[in-house]
Amino acid sequence: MTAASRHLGFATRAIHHGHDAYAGDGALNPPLHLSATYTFPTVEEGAARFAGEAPGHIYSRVGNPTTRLLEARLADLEGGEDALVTASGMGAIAALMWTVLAPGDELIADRTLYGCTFSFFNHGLARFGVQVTHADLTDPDDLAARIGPRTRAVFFETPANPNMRLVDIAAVADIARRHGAVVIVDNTYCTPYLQRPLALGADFVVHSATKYLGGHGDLLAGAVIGRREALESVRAVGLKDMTGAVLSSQDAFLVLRGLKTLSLRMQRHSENARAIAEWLATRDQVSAVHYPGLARFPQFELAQRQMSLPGGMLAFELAGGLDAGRRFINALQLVTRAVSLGDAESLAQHPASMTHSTYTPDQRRAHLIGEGLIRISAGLEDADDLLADVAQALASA
Ligand code: 7XF
Repeated sequence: MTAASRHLGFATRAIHHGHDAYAGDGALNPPLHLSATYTFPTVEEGAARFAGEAPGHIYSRVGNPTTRLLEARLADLEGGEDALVTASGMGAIAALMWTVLAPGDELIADRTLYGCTFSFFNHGLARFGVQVTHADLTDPDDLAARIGPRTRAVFFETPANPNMRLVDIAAVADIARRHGAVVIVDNTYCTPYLQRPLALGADFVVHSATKYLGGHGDLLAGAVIGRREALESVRAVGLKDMTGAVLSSQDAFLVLRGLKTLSLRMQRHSENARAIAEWLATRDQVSAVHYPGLARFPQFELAQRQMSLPGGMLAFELAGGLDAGRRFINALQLVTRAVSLGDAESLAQHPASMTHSTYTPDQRRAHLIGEGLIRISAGLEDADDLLADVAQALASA
């Protein structure tokens, strides 16, 4: 059986999809195209490209061969018809929202969102006439009770940043579809290696590719994946005109490089996060551990059904509250104090004063983000070294 005739596995496609290494000059790696603009052999040919009647590139805000390869590869990995890449995860969410929503529409979002997504919705979109409603999407009945004729889109993260609440994608998509609303899933925490929302009924997946997809903490990038026609309008409206949040081809090249090891990294991230979560769960000083791989995680059954691995992110609370949490984070020596996630380095941060400081304290309470919550992005180091560091920091807390 030839490679072309059988269905290739995830790791193979993450390395090869869309690039023929024998084509062109035979370079194993795809070329990095550094050009803002593209030539037209004639005026008529240029006009035909602008009219969408002839293939070929025009200008890199609309498309570039290197970013186009990344788009093809991400679409393939997420099981979507097409993708578009953006300058950041926020660029992806903004380009999509500015395309899908209009004044008078309602957006229903889960209660827990990454801090800047929360502020974009509540301070950005709301100023332009979009009604933003937060629902508890971990309970599909709550969505069914709130969704109405004006609901145009339903947005959530699963697991949610930072508290790890899970949303049943198929159940939410079923309700939304019956009401004509599009479902948008932020799949940043999982990547398509762990979870493929489009196959469960979502209309769009968004990513901060800054995280696991890039995988090395050396770039910012984002992506939207979905149906071809819908993405054409996100490209033409939200990306080209309304945000201009275009990814540079150099960063697209680095994300392509990162994708080659995505499956290996996600396995290791998951192993390390599980080791830390299981160890923390045995300590009296720890009052709660939020990790989908623990049998006592309240949504363990959903995690087993929806995710192929529990992932590299965990959150926990200390019995000593916020003060103990601060002492713990300050005492870490190997796990690094920083926001972001999905890097080779394990990272720890305090959501209430960092990633989720865009919420007021009252909002954090209403949106289930504990003041004492500590978030860890488990990196790729040796698990024993991570456990030793977490243990010594807990002893100092
Ligand atoms: O614009 P970015 O590439 O930073 O991505 C925004 C974003 C979107 N969705 C999720 C689930 C995210 O976690 C992020 C970025 N979060 C980082 C974090 O939580 O550490 C940002 C650091 S403030």
